[in-house]
Amino acid sequence: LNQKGCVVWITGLSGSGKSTLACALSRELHSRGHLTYILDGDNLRHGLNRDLCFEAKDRAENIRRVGEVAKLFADAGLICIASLISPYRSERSACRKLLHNSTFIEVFLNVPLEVCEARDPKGLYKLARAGKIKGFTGIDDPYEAPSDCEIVIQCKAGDCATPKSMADQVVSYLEANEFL
Ligand code: GGZ
Repeated sequence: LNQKGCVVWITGLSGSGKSTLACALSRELHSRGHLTYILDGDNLRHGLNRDLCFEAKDRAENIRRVGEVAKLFADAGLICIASLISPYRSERSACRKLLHNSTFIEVFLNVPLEVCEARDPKGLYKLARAGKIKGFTGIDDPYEAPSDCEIVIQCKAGDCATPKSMADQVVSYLEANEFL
């Protein structure tokens, strides 16, 4: 395995396309012969993190655990792709520290709330607006956008990059910084 392990940490609102980007990136890296592993917030909440809810202390613990597991994969030399809302700057920064900064690549999937809400793939925004889900990120729970991350992927209404071109943006960064 001729690869320097690292963590690609994708943060953004629900419905911003984190899981889609994670899959596209993983596929692209595999096709180039690299080993990857995806840690998806929503999936892990069915297993490793099934004891956690969405209140602040549980989200913080969710982010902490995913950071610790991501570090294990990176130590093993894989490119670990973490996709979770991870709404708190302080917890993301703790994960960055854990990875000694140098192998933590933070990707902000910057999709406006209006766009995510219009997509509403699981109908969760609708439920949140109706008060049927309390503490939904972006509605009545905070999302602290990164101010200093490695990669920002911008998406405006009606003008979002394809998953493949978003993945290519990350791949270019990984190449330029000698992770590939
Ligand atoms: C935000 C929620 C909530 C609340 C359920 N707030 O878009 P999804 O549906 O498929 O993914 C979201 C997922 C968020 O889990 P994370 O582990 O990524 O969150 S965090 O990093 O904040 O711990 C969403 C769904 O769970 N979901 N309730 N109240 N998203």
